[in-house]
Amino acid sequence: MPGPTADLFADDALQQPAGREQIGEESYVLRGFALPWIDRMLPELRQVLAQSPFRQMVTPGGFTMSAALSSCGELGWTTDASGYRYSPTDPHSQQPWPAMPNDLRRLAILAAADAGFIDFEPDACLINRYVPGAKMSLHQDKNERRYSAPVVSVSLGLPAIFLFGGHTRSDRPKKVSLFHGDVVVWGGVDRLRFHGVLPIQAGQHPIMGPQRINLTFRTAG
Ligand SMILES: O=C(O)CCC(=O)C(=O)O
Repeated sequence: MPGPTADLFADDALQQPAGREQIGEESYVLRGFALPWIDRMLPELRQVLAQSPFRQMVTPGGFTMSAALSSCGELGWTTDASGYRYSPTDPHSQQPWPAMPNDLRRLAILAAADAGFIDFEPDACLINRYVPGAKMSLHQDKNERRYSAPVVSVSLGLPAIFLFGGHTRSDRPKKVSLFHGDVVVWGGVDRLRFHGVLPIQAGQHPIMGPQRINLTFRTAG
């Protein structure tokens, strides 16, 4: 039977595989890429959420999304009975969305460059909060004006199983485990691939508590 040290390393290996994994022709998981940024990011994120708190949004089909949403940047993604869209203002306050904090923006730009997308200029950051049981159904990110920029997605808190599908909804998705600090970047020929998140399992993250927060950076306008 392995001793306590061996167990510790085995757990680490399970939770945070190192390096960069290619999951599509132009798609990568950058393992732990955001970890060095966490201490700077979290206070910035708290400020954003104080200004534009999480809320449950309703799809045009009348379903309440299980993930709660907020946004920062020049544009924020919203949904209601009249459709999905980006808006320069938070529909709750009618005020502009909080500005995208510098460290968040820089993290997204560096992650995009690491995955081969230089000159990424995000103008929208959608913030999703998943409590245990919350999920994101397979969808394409298609509300952006152009698809030339990648999507950069940062995972914080509880682990998730990210579904990375093909170009049609019926393509069987890859299941990719994502952990605190991982960043997924997809763009180019993969930009419109279907993706989603399986229901989050109950747990307690030592820093983020019983939740997963995901930030997706896009060039929307
Ligand atoms: O939470 C995630 O990892 C993915 C979020 C997502 O698919 C989206 O915001 O479009």
